[in-house]
Amino acid sequence: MTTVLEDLYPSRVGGVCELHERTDPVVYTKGPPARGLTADQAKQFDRDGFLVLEGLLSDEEVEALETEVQRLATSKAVLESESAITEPTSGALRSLFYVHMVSKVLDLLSRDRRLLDVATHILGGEVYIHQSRINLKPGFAGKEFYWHSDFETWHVEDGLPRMRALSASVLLTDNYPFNGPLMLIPGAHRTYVACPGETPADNYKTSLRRQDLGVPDDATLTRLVEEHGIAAPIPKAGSVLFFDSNAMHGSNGNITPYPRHNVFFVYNSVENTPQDPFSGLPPRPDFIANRSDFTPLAPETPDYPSLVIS
Ligand code: 6CS
Ligand code: FE
Repeated sequence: MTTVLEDLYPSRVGGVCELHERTDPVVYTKGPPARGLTADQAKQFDRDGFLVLEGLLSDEEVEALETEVQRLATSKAVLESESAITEPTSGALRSLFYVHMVSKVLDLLSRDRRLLDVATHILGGEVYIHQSRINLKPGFAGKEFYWHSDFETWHVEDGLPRMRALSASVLLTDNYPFNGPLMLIPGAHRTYVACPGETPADNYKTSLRRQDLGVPDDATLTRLVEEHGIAAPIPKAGSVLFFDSNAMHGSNGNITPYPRHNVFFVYNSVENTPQDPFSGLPPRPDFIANRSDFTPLAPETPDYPSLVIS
């Protein structure tokens, strides 16, 4: 028998945006981090809903990861698979999903202690991968990602019950103010924006190119930005940006010659596994929202390994 959970964060059920206070914690572990983060960094994540750890990976590791990304992004088999999402107009590769399942190097990266220590502290215990992807934001052709909270989609379309997940964006290229870096509204992770509309079947077939549902209206975004402002960190390659599942974020297009490459892992608590989607529709496929393997991630070695495989 399946238990139907109460929908604590309804969205896409009415005609207007509604703002609700978050009822879930942000940092689940009480007390200071054992490793991976300082107490101040944990506090910053709690306050802002995101945190940048600069220079977490070495130049050699970035180079090895970038080589792997290039290999995947030019593989015919990969490009022909349904996990390859192209840009809406140019047809250039925009995102590639499920990468920890098709790449040994990226699987290793997903279990790297430097990421896992942060995820397990913030999420309060064991975690697994809900979604993985490479985002390429190609030079000249990269289109924007409109403002959204990931949690809104993961709740409505994937059935994640609570805000107990986070994204780690491993940055493989340098970020500049002008090549479409991630923008966030610091502190807005404490507000849940219930969005208008109704989810159609197979929404993912268009939403990964251009998201139209689960996006707040102009008045709501104006209100959030008036209250909190906008942050647009521009870290160098090798840095990692961690952000809360309900962080309000988006990014502009990229008409510069400088692409933005990053690898995203979405860590979810093993105590927050997906239920039936709250939209009432069938769940999205596993390559976008894993619902078949909740094995807790264990670090490959007890110490900090090098990702460079020689
Ligand atoms: O669909 C997802 O899971 C992610 N992608 C988009 C474009 N929006 C919501 C979420 O970040
Ligand atoms: Fe997002």
